[in-house]
Amino acid sequence: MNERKTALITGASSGIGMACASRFAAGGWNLLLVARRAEKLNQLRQAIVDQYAVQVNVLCLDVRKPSAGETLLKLIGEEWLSIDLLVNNAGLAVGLEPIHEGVVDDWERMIDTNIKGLLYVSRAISPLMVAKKSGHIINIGSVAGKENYPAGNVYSATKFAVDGLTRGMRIDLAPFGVKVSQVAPGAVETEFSIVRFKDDAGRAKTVYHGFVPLSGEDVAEAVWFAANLPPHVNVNDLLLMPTAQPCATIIHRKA
Ligand code: NDP
Ligand code: 8X3
Repeated sequence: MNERKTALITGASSGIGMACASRFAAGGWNLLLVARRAEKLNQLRQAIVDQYAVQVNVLCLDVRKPSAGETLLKLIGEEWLSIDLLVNNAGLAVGLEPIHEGVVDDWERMIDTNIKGLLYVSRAISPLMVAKKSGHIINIGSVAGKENYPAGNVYSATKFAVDGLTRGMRIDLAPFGVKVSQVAPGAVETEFSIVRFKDDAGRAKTVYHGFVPLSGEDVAEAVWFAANLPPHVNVNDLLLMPTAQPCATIIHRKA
């Protein structure tokens, strides 16, 4: 391996994760890219290596599996085990129903991905950072993990969990010189709403109608900032909002 830094990014096949991959490649970092969709990851890998002199390894993995951490370490391989940054980004919202109409399977998918998936991946990667007494974990939270909104119930709860886990992980890992940060965005136009509304692209589009949402690139820039501060400086929490969205429940839209 060369002397470049290495970032492991989960959920790199789309949206914020994909934008982070491009941003870190542009900054000269080698990449370990995790998601379920192999074709998307391979396309991204090709686009990056065509443009930048960095190494990219694609790891197809469902972070929900309790064996995800073990599988991840096997897929990474010895040569890549010096990881400087883990971006825990893989996540999703499924459905938007009030609690009394909620769909149990949707709840399971969100809890298993956003909470348990983050835990499985962190459990696998954090010991490597502890052993070398350096590293950085950036969890992608949400404004939904700071404030509730109607029918956001379980998705919000998973992001409140990410907020709480970020604080706890930071306390546990600080003695080893390992940084832990949260980047918590408001509305970002990605595949997020298409997934939430189960492939209803028309309904997904209405979420971003009449205002300028954040882009994946905007969030990637914040992650890049947090990841590139001097060793003695840590971003504990960065809440990044569209200007037109002053809080979770208000969006100023033009007709
Ligand atoms: P996208 O749907 O565009 O991307 C989600 C990514 O997560 C995809 O790469 C997807 O890959 C991956 N993923 C989902 N489930 C799994 C799984 N079980 N195993 C591995 N990878 C998985 O959405 P965003 O980029 O918007 O979302 C990224 C993160 O940002 C999420 O945690 C989301 O909650 C958070 N967020 C999003 C906001 C928004 O408004 N868009 C605002 C605030 C936070 P694949 O399907 O190939 O597995
Ligand atoms: C995604 C932002 O407000 O749609 O976390 O929940 S929101």
